[in-house]
Amino acid sequence: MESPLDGSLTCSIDTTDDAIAYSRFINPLTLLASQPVPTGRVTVLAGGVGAARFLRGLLRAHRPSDVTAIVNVGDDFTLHGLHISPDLDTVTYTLAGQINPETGWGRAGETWRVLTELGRLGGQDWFQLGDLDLALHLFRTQRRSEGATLSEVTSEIAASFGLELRLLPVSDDPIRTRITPAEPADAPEIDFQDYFVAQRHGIAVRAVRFAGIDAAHPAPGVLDALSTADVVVIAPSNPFVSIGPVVGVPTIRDTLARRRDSVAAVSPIVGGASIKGPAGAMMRDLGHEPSVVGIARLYVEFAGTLVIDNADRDLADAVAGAGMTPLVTDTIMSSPERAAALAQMTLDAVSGP
Ligand code: FO1
Repeated sequence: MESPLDGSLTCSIDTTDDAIAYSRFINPLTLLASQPVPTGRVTVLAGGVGAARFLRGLLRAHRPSDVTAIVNVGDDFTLHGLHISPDLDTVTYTLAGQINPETGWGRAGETWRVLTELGRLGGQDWFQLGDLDLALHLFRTQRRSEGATLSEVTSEIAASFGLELRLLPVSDDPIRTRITPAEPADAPEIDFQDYFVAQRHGIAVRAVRFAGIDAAHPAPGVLDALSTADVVVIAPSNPFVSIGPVVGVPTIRDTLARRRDSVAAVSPIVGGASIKGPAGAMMRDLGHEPSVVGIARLYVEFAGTLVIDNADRDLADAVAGAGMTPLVTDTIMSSPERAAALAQMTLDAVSGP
């Protein structure tokens, strides 16, 4: 089985008492109430919905101007001639308080007049772009045609939404996630959004590939944000299709590995399944154990700490055995307050005393 993170599986196993004893059991909400807003630079590797919710919590617990989010662009694609960047937009709308709370993507209070008319004309309406959302894609596409890079237009959009953190696409170069279905045996590769939206990620996956990644460069500011941050957090995002296209950009994985002791990942897997989306099923399809231990084996080369949910506390020793220091807490971000508590706990786990 092919997997985009297979290269990360060689690891040194740390089963010292320290690693195991570091596993903590704390009520995060109690902890947050007693903490001042901390300073220090934090860089977060982000996918879509889970990462956006984590970042929303982080910005409650931390000074926004000290936070950089490095966002996956492997989900980007072109539709109706427009450049669509779903993960960047999910993060932007969430942090601006304008996300659709039911879907976790798209705008709150959206209208659908253009999509409805497109459907009537027989156009492509399988990917739901609302009227307000379309304006953003028109703006991005126009600015790109004028020569602006993706990071330039991302920062213009972030400023227009009043965001104070630094929002960076992982690369200005095109990276496109491609999925090979498991069935039939000779199934051709399909675009990520074809798999995720058109097929509702309901099919088994044989392989994941990031077209263009070998030639991609980190966007301006990315390597600096990764090497100068006090803490790097890998958000609770799909390890293959959200974090894979970030750490797969040349030099990023090595930059993280050099500072792995201050890199913490939040597991997107709780109780053997993903909180949202196809991460758990994809792990199984690609030959990995769909558990926090499977996540630890994927991340151990470049992250030192793995934040796992209370539901997985019995696996804390196995996470330590896989080489990552486990931190056991409530990772379910059922409210912005709980997300803030999770963010605070994650930072504390890798910050000095
Ligand atoms: N996800 C869906 O399941 N169906 C959609 O129609 C859809 C539209 C959409 C429009 C704009 C946008 O920014 C995101 C959208 N998403 C939709 C979500 C998105 O495709 C995925 O969540 C991510 O690519 C995975 O992180």
